[in-house]
Amino acid sequence: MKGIIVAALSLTLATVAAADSGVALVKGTTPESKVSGTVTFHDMKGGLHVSVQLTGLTPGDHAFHIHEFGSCEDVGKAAGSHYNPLSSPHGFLPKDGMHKAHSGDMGNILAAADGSASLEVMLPRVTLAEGKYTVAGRAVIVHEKKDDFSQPVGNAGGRVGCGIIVITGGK
Ligand SMILES: [Cu+2]
Repeated sequence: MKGIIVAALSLTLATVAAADSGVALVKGTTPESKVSGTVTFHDMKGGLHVSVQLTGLTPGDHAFHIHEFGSCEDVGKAAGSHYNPLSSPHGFLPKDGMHKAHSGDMGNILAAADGSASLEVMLPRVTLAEGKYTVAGRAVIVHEKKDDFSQPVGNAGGRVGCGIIVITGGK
């Protein structure tokens, strides 16, 4: 009997801890911008797995960040600055960690000659779950230029693409 209760309890905990998933549909921030694509998010044991497919970019590197607010208005400026819950310096979150990088610092995404780009990145500690480190309801921003990792925000210029992160599955 005790075994059954323990088994039932661990099943409940496993369900609660189950992966959440989310998506951001990226669109150009101006009528002229052809940037479009999908960013999917999966909460996993090692962090938040982010998978990106974009088209319509100028070839080369483009800075790619999670910004604070879930709005793409005003040519993406309404998304605010980088999501940075610990007031850390600018960096590259997967390598530097959240004390030495903004929690929205996903680095660059490289567009091919045809304007398409894809990226898989694992972000430590951030999550779609509620709390201090949630990225749900924030915005993904694709910049005009590359992130050169200089302070304070990587010198990446304007915001050509933007999408709001919404939860699609899980609890
Ligand atoms: Cu940015």
